[in-house]
Amino acid sequence: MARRTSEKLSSSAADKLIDRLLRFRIEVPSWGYAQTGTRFGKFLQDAAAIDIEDKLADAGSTHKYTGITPTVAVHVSWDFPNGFDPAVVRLAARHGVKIGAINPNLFQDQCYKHGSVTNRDGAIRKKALDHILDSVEIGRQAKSGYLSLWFADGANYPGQADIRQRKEFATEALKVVHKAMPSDMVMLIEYKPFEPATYFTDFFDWGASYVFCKAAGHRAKVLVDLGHHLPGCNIEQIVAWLLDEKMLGGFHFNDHKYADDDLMVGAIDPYQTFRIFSEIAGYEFDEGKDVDIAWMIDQSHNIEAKVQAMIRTTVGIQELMAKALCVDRKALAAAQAAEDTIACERMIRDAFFTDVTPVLHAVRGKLGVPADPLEAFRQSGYEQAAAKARRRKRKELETSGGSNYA
Ligand SMILES: [Mn+2]
Repeated sequence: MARRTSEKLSSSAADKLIDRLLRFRIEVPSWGYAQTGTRFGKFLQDAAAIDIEDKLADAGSTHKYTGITPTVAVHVSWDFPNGFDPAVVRLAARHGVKIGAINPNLFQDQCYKHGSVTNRDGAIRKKALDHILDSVEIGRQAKSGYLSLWFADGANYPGQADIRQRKEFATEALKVVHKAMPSDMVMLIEYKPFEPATYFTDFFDWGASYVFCKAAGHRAKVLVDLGHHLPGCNIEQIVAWLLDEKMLGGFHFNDHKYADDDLMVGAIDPYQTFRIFSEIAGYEFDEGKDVDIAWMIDQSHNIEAKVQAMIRTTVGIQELMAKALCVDRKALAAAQAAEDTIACERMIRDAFFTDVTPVLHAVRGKLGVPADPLEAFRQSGYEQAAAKARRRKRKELETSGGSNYA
């Protein structure tokens, strides 16, 4: 197939594409910079972030080289362990970033063995609810627009738990949380069909999230994590439906081969992610405006150098969005109307194979960042300096890398 280049786009199409990309922003996760691993163990990296100060420095570095990651999602228990701390907000500002989505942590404490907001024990349900309400308060004070909820709740065996009762418990909690949120905060409800529970999870798919959102209130929206689907799932169709229902709250981007692998975006199946962006680009074209959702990364890197992996994912997302914007929507609509199946499919795949490098270089020039952010970062010496400083810091702390993700 002939490789198209975005230079062949009409100048008005190229200008529109550049304008859209100049408005395109992605949120990075604080936990993606920390020492993380799998359930089998961790491979420690000298340059991995030890504390929130390091994480914000790394996020600032990602933003410095990409120009499009101005916010950082935080995990309350790891990043605000003692409640809201204005020093963290000031520290973020010093590194050129802001606090983004607030993620309560409802899966680490021993009491959550049989669930958090779905637990049979009312005292545990209350503890989980109180933690979410504390997270809302942190979000209010940090001026975050998003409360991002993922529940590890579920069961391992048939008969172990009352599915309908758990659904009711979760609904009750979500209603209370929704009422407590400031009027400009959006509740994101994530889903996942497996892990850590093996028989069922309470928030198992987009339909479950949708039902919970509808019950919680009008500011609750569905969060789509690309690693949280069963094999063969048509994620772009889910996205199209959620867009049509005005129920898409945002994304957790990552790539995977088998399960929730947290691989860099585009590493395994870039065409899958492109097809999702193509649905969004089509929606934006029809609506005549940018979709208002949270574009977030959720990756905890295991063997990858952390900041490099985040930069590679960020520019990977940006590139796929650029390609999706190359689809000529009017020509596609005409081909669809004529039932020209071959032409329709070709337009989508041609857009995917379009070389958007000239457009990305133009965007980065306007943003004042290097044309090749990853290479510039690799040359900068940041990682080596961080490794040296953090080796020293670890020695002072006499720790080998902290707890699981913190
Ligand atoms: Mn996620």
